[in-house]
Amino acid sequence: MKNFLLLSFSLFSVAALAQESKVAPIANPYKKTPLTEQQLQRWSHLDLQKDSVPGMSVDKAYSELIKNKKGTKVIVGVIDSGVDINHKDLKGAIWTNKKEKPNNGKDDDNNGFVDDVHGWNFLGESNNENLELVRILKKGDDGSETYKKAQAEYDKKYQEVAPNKPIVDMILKADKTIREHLKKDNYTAEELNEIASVKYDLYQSKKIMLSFIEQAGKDFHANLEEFKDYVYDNLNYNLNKEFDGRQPLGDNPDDMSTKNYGNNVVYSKDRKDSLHGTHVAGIIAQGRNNKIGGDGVAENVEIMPIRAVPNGDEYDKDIALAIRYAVDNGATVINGSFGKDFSPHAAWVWDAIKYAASKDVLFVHAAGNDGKDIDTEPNFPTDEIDLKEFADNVLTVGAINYNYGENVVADFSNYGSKNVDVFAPGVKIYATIPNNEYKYEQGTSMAAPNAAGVAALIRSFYPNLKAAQVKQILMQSGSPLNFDVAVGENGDKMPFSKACVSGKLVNAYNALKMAEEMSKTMKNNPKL
Ligand SMILES: [Ca+2]
Ligand SMILES: [Ca+2]
Ligand SMILES: [Ca+2]
Ligand SMILES: [Ca+2]
Repeated sequence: MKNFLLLSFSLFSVAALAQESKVAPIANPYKKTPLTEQQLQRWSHLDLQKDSVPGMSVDKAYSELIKNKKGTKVIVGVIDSGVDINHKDLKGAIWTNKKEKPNNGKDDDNNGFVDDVHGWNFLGESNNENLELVRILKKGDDGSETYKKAQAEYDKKYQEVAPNKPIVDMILKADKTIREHLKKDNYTAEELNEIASVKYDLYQSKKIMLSFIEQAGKDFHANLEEFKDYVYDNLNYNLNKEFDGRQPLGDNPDDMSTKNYGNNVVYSKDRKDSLHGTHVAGIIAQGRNNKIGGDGVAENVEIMPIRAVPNGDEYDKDIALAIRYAVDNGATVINGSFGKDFSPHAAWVWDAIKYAASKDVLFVHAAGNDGKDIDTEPNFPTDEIDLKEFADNVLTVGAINYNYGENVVADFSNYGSKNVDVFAPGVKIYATIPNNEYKYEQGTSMAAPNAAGVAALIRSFYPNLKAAQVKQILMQSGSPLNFDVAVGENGDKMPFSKACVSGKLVNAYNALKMAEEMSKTMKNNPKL
C-alpha cells in the first residue's frame, strides 16, 4: 500500500479531525503568529529560529551556502504509483535515458527494457490491488503462523471498514438529493439551512448533510470523496478475496525469472491514479522560485519514475526489480514512499537493497503511517534480518508537522528507537499532482522525499561522499529535540530521542555544512 495517509473517515474520526484543529496551541517559545497560506505552502523549507517553524532550513541553505555553487546532476529514483512527467512544474526535471532511442521497439541500451526513455512501469495498466495479507489468505491455510496472523488482521480490518459502508452510502444519497434539489454540485451549510421543505426525504437529507458538514468542515465534499474511496477501495479491491489485480499484467509475482514485464509509460492509465508519485516527485524536484506552485527541495536533480506501487499492497518482486532498475540506470538516491505489514518474498527486496548498497545508492524509506512502534511490528521493506541491520544505505524517515513542541510528531507517524532514523516534515506538504494541479498531502510518504531531497543536494555538491556518509550526515547534523513528544493515536509521551535513532529532525543547512567538512576531510585523506 502506498504509505499515504488513509484518514479513516468514520463519522467519529471526522469529528476528531474537526476537534484537532481547535486544540489550543501549546507553550512554544518559537510560535508567534499562525502561518500565512504562502508560508504554509513551503513550511518545510523554513527555519526554526528565523520563521518559528520546524522546517528543514532549505531556504537558508540556498541563500547562505549554495547560492553561487554549481552542483552535479543527481538522479533520484522515485519508486511509486507513477509520475505525471508532463506536469508544467516537473517536466524540466524528469530523467531521460539518453542511450535509449524512443519508440523503435528495440532495447537500444541493452538494459533489458524496450524503449525505457523516462523510466519503467512494472504495473502496466493494472492499478487496484489486494493487501498482501489477502493474497496470503487466497493461497490457502498452510498451517503457518503467517496465515493465522493474516487471518486475524483481515478480520480486524474488515470490521473497521465494513460498518462504514451503510454510513457512506447514506451520506452519498443525502448529498445527491440536496444537489438535485439545489440544482448544483457545490453548496454551503447556509444554503442547506435555507432549504425549507416538508418533504421527508429532503428534510432527512438536509439533516444528514448538516451533521456531516459540522464534522467535516467546509471542504466536506473532498472529505466525502476520500471517505468513499477509503470504504469502496477497501471493500472492492484491498480486502476483496475475489479480486485479482495482477490479471491485466499477466505476470507471475512469485516467479523471479521474468523481469521485463509492464511497459514504458511511467504513469497510470488513468493519470489521476499517479497522484501519490507525482506529489512525491514534486516535493523533491518541482521548480524552485519559478513563480508556479510549490518549491522542490533540490535543484540539479532528475526524477527517474519507476511505477511499482498500486492502489493496495505492492509486490515484493516489483519493488526488488524497481530498486535494481534505479541502481542500474544511474540513480544515486532512491525514494521509497511505500510499505506493508506482510512480505512473503522479503529476501528479494533485501537482496536488491544490498545490491544498491554495493553500488553506493542511498535508499530513503518512509517509516509508515500506522502510529506504531516499528521496533516491535515491522513495516516492510525492513533493513534488518534476525534483528540485525544488514545494510548502511537505508534511511527510514518519520513525519513531523509544523507545530514545534510536544505535538511535533505527526500522530499517524510510525516511530522506533532502532528502526526510524530521523524525522522530516510530512504534514500539509504542498506539491504537484497530475494534470498541472497542486495539493496539500500528509504522510511519512511526504517526509521521505523531503529527506531524499536533502540527500540529493548533498550528493550534488559533494559527490565524493558515499551513500552511507550521506545517511550519517542527515542523521547527525539534524536539529535535536530535547523534550518529550506525543506519539501514536493515543498520544503516549516519550523522549523524542527514543522515537528515532538520531533524536533529530532533518536540516538541509546543517547537513550541507557537515557535508562540506566531511568532503574536505575525504579529499585531504584519500586513504579514508
Ligand atoms: Ca532499454
Ligand atoms: Ca528503443
Ligand atoms: Ca514551482
Ligand atoms: Ca535501519
